[in-house]
Amino acid sequence: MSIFEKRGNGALQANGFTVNGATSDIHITTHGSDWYWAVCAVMTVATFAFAGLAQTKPRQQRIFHYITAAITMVAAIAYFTMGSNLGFTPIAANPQRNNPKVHGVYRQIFYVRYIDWVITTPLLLMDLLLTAAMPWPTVLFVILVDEVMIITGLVGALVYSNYKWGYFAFGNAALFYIVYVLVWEARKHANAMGKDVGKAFLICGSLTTVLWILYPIAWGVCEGGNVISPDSEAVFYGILDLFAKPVFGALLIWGHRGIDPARLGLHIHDYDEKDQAIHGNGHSNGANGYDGNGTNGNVGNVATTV
Ligand code: RET
Repeated sequence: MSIFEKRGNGALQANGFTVNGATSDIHITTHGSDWYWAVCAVMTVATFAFAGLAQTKPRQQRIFHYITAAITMVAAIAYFTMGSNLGFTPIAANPQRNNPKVHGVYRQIFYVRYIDWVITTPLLLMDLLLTAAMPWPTVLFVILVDEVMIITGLVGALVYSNYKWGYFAFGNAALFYIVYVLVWEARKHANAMGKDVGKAFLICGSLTTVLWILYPIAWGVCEGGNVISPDSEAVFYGILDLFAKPVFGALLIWGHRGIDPARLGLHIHDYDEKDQAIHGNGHSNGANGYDGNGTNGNVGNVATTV
C-alpha cells in the first residue's frame, strides 16, 4: 500500500453523491477529485504570486495585479469545492447512453463552476477591456452580456429536457458578441494606445478568444450531451481554466510591466498623495484636483508618489 492509499483522498466518501434525495450515478472518481485538488493548488500559488507581485509596484499601478489575483483566488475556492466532491447537484442525464463511462440516470453537475465564472469572467473582461482603454459604457455592456452567457449556461445545465439547448443557443449568441468586441473594437482601441499596449492586448486577447470558444464545446459534451465522463469533464474544464486564469494572468501582468495605468485613463490616487493635497504645499489645486485650466492637475504628481 502506498503512502497515498493510506492517507488517501476521502472526499468522495466524506461528502457522497446524494443531494436532496437524488444520487449521481454518473460521477467523478478519486482521479477526478485528485485532479481538482491539483488545479486548486495551482490557483492558490498563482494568487499569492500575483498578490505578491502587486507589492513590488506603487499602489497606483496595482490594478491589474489585484484583478488577476482575485480571479485565481475565486477559482482556488471553486476547485477546493469540486475536489471535495461538493458544489454539485444530480440532474437526470439526457440523453442516457450505453457507454459505461457515462451510463446511468443522474449526472453529477457542478453548479459551483458557474458561481466561479459569474465572478471571474467579468474580471477577465475588465483585465482586457481596461488594457484596451475601452469606454466604460462598453465595458459595462460587455460584462452584462457575459453574465447572460454564464447564467444561460448554468440554467441549461440544470435543465433535463432538450430546452437546455435553447439556453445554450442564447449563451453562444452572447459569446459571439463578446468575441466580436475583443477581436475588432477592443483590438483597434488597444493599438491606438501605443505599440506596447497593442502587443499586450493582442497576446492576451487572442488567448482568451481561442479558449473561450472551447468552453461551449466542453459544455456540449459534458452537461449538454452527456458524452464524456465527469472525470474527463474535470480535465477538459481544468485545462481551459488553467490557461484562462493563471497563464492568462501571468501574460497580462508581464504585458503591463512597462505600462503606467494612467496612460490608459486609469488615474488612481494614493493616500500619501491625498495627504499632500490636504495639507497643501501653498496652493490647493496641485495634487488631486481639476486645476481650472482644462487639464488634470495630478498627472505629474501621481507617477512620482509611492
Ligand atoms: C457556456 C454554456 C453556454 C454557452 C457558452 C458558454 C461559455 C462559457 C465560457 C466560459 C468561460 C469561462 C472562463 C473561466 C475562467 O477561467 C456557459 C459554457 C458560450 C466562455 C474563462
